[in-house]
Amino acid sequence: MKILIRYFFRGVRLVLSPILLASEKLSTPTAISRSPEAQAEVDAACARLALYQFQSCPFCIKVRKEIARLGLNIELRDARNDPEHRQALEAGGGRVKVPCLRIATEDGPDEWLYESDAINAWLHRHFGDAQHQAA
Ligand SMILES: N[C@@H](CCC(=O)N[C@@H](CS)C(=O)NCC(=O)O)C(=O)O
Repeated sequence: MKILIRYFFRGVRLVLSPILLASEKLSTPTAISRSPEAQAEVDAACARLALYQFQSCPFCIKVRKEIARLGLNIELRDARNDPEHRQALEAGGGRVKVPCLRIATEDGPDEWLYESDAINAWLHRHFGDAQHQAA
């Protein structure tokens, strides 16, 4: 029975994935524009971030779209297919749930932020303000 359920959900994922990914492509907003200096500053800040995600997870798509809108170069880590990333997420964050934003800090332990709304709010707080945008 368990195996049937697993195959059922795998089938649903197989059908839905291309639809979700196509809709992501079509609805991804254009990035806000920044001066080259401001973008370099943002890029440096983003180097300490990584998004653990599944390619066709709708909550991950929501975060990826916000990342695109804010013009952020954040490394995406596939926690479904890459066992190293999956293990790192479980060990660091405490569970394999996506999306999860890993925020490396300079002196303390990494912060692992779950929940798409919380991640988008964090990104908006740090990178969404007008001062980073080109005049
Ligand atoms: N409320 C969460 C939902 C995230 C969620 O349900 N993610 C699924 C993949 S689409 C997941 O990681 N499930 C595994 C689990 O919950 O353990 C959010 O908005 O981020």
